[in-house]
Amino acid sequence: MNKRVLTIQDISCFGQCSSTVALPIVSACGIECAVLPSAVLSTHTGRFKGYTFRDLTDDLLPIRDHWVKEGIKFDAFYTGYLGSVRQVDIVREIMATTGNEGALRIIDPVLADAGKLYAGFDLNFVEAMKRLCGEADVLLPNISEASYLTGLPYTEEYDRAYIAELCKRLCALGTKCVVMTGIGFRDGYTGIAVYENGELKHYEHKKVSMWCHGTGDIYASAITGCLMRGKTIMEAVKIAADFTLKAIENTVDVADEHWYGVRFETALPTLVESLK
Ligand code: PXL
Repeated sequence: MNKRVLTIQDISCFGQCSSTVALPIVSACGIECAVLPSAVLSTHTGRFKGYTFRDLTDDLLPIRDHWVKEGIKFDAFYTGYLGSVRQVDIVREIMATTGNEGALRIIDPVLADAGKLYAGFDLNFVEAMKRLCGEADVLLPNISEASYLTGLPYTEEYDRAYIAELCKRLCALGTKCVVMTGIGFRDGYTGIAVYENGELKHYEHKKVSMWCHGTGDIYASAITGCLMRGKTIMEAVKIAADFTLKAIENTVDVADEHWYGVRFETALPTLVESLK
């Protein structure tokens, strides 16, 4: 039977992030993807000003109730950007009531970047996010999010011991496996740190010197698709990293007009190929 994923995050109508990247990427992996929008925004909140924000918290449980009546269940959940404390707790309830046996929980604790919380988030929200992280099978933080979630001070000058400590503290919240993005231990390279059963592994790849909005969402979506296709965590980490890197490389030349996101569409054939 084909696997079915539910992604719970906002729809940023324009800007290539959250649901508008999860749906095509998970689908390209050959996996059915349903969406539960936490909010609808005219654009994402990075560098756009004056965006609209329609909170959909009150719709989430009625949507869930309808699915329960219809007998609709999911083999995995992939959660991203959520808009409020109440929403985070509702998402926990939805996962508890609409999952098939053993449904995988992939949580991207979208909170912060470069050591700073995104617009609209505060420490109460961080606390709620910790509760959600505790339920993750796979947690996908960047280093800023890991620092907020664990209380370990954020730093850009880190070593393996610091990353291992962050991961250990994240697992103490209840998370089974941590996949931390944007971790490099030498100049010109970045990579993914994977922490499972007390062991830290690292997948290194070259660094493209361009910061792009939405790369975390692209990465998390590809990981979700790969895991649902039966890949191991390390296989999924590599395929998703190579795909994201290719998507960024394909954006560099047009970065002036394409500053708001990554042209991941141009890299989808690579992803499909790696899953053959
Ligand atoms: O890419 C994460 C993300 C998702 N959704 C919205 C955002 C952001 C990051 O800024 O603003 C609305």
